[in-house]
Amino acid sequence: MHQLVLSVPNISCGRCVEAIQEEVGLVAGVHAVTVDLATRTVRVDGDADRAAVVAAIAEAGHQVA
Ligand SMILES: [Cu+2]
Repeated sequence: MHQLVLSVPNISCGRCVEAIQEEVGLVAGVHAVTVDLATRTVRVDGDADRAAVVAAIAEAGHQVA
């Protein structure tokens, strides 16, 4: 089991959190997605490809720092 922690500085509200959780949750190999609004980080547990997770976050309208 791998874990990715990505910094996403423009997360600003609960809707951002929901959008990212939804998109990243669709990525193959993702077991859990935790979006922390306070620290503006996205933690992904599972065996997902980093590039695929970054693309999903972009799909939700956000950029990984
Ligand atoms: Cu928002």
